[in-house]
Amino acid sequence: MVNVKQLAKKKELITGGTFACTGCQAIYGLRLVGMALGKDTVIINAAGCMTLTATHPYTCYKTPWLFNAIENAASTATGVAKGFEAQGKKVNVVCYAGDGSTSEIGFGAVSGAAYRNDNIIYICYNNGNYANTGHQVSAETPEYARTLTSPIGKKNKFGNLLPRKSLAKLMAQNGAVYSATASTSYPHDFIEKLQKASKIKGFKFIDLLTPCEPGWLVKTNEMFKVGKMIVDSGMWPVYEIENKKVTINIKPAMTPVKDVLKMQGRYKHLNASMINYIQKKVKKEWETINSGKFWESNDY
Ligand SMILES: Cc1ncc(C[n+]2csc(CCOP(=O)(O)OP(=O)(O)O)c2C)c(N)n1
Repeated sequence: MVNVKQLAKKKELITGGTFACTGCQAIYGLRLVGMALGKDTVIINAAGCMTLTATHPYTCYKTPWLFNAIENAASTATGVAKGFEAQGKKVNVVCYAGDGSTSEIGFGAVSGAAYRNDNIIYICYNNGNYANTGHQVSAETPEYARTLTSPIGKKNKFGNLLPRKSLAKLMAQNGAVYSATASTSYPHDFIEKLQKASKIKGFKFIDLLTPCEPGWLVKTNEMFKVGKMIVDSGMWPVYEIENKKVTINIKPAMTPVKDVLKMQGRYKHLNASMINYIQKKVKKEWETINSGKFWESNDY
């Protein structure tokens, strides 16, 4: 297992003092990218929260950073990767985009890059909402979560009514040679996945769970814990897919979902039967996965 503390001493690509929120797991995810891949890395960013961390004339990155429109970061990454290839240079081209960009607004560009098997590492930092614009629903918002556009009121007692897309699965089906999920609360697993991805030629995709303090309404000092508890409850299966073969990387303890739901203000409106619905869905999901029918499960 990689030693994250030792890596941090050697390879930090991010300086202290950024414009990210305190406890932001998306910026922590980028720190881990730097530790895993080192300085020969270019980051291509889609408009979102991370954009604020590199706004002219300020930047917290010791590595090149390209800001893009929310729709086309994957296409830019393809162009950058082709440019380095033409020059015979070995550089990690990392696309770092939010879940709104990845699952909806920029989905065509990501899907196209996977289909063409372009040589990039695409990381979706998944905070389950359009955070930068005030926390609207995305296709990655979990069922029943309250957001700005799924408010709780007389007409809606549930919050978001649609289930999440399974992005890692979709990307594998779109042609990704390597597709995985990860969590910033399990940094060694994420780092190992990045190091593995950097050695594979073609389109690599990682769906990274990154809790969001103002969107999820979690205490700052519980940001790391909430991510860990989501994985441990089974709500965020951690796996990788290569050549249609699926490996579950972290076997969840299946702790009760109610414990992690109550840490998040976005679920404050849930009653016992709604919590029970979520718990049953997670249990069923894992029964499907454990019976070898991974492709039939939905990823809660
Ligand atoms: C076509 C388009 N629509 C909307 C916007 C406004 N916008 C800028 S950032 C952002 C939120 C992006 O959400 P996400 O990709 O989930 O990243 P996060 O904000 O969570 O970091 C939006 C909607 C835009 N820049 N371009």
